[in-house]
Amino acid sequence: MMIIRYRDHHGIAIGVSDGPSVFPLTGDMASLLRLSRSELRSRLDHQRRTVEPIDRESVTLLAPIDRLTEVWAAGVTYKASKSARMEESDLSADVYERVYEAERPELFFKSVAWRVVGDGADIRARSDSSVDVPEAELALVINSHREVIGYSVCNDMSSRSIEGDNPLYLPQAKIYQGSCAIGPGITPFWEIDRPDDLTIGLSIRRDGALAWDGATSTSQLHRRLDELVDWLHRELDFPDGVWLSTGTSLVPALPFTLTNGDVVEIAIESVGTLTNTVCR
Ligand code: DO4
Ligand code: MG
Repeated sequence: MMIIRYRDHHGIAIGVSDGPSVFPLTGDMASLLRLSRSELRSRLDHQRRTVEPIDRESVTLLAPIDRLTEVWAAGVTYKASKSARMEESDLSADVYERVYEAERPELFFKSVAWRVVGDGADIRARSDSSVDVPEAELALVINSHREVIGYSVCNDMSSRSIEGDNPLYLPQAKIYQGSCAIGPGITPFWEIDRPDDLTIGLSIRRDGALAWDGATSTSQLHRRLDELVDWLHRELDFPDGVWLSTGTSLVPALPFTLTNGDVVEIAIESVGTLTNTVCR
């Protein structure tokens, strides 16, 4: 079961997707993120009992985010990310070593809702970058009461050449049109017992053949998920909730770079599979 945002012949709507059916919900994604965890659960249970479902095949998925909900990301939360960044950034390698060990995590703003793309949409690699990779990450969906209400998949697209040139270029390496994909929907918290022990798989297909693949587990995270949520909310409120992508552990070795037409698939156990095509 997943909370989805979709388009059909009536316009844009939200609903609960379960197998071949979608149970339409009133309101928008942000209105769900203003409910507490228990309110959300009873609202979804009630809607599923009382509304007539529509056919899943009749809707087109959209990114499950709207209004003022923001996407933030944590960085260097896995050893593999630290090592890859130290390799690409010969002059500033120690900043990654230091942030990995520090009490304060690296947290950065990734996207406003309207710029995010959903499952099946195009993602982009910058034209002024030479090394670009997808970042396969577990995303926490957090309500305005600072509670995790669900889990999803985030592709935190990244330019390794721009960040490697100088870590102060991080916003340009990370934030550009088509750099943030999330979805396909939100798997509610009551369906995931151990978010800290989920397998994450990443595959990149080029011209129909496998160009790169790898797998990891959120058990390799160097930080606790509640610790990341706590740091994000220090001195910040999110009235329409916030998504927090928890960092990558899957980094293709240099000089691998994404190219036009590559199909990137990120699958997180029990959470969902996000598939996007690269447009350079
Ligand atoms: O330090 C830069 C960003 C790190 C990141 O996005 C990650 O580790 O996933
Ligand atoms: Mg990342």
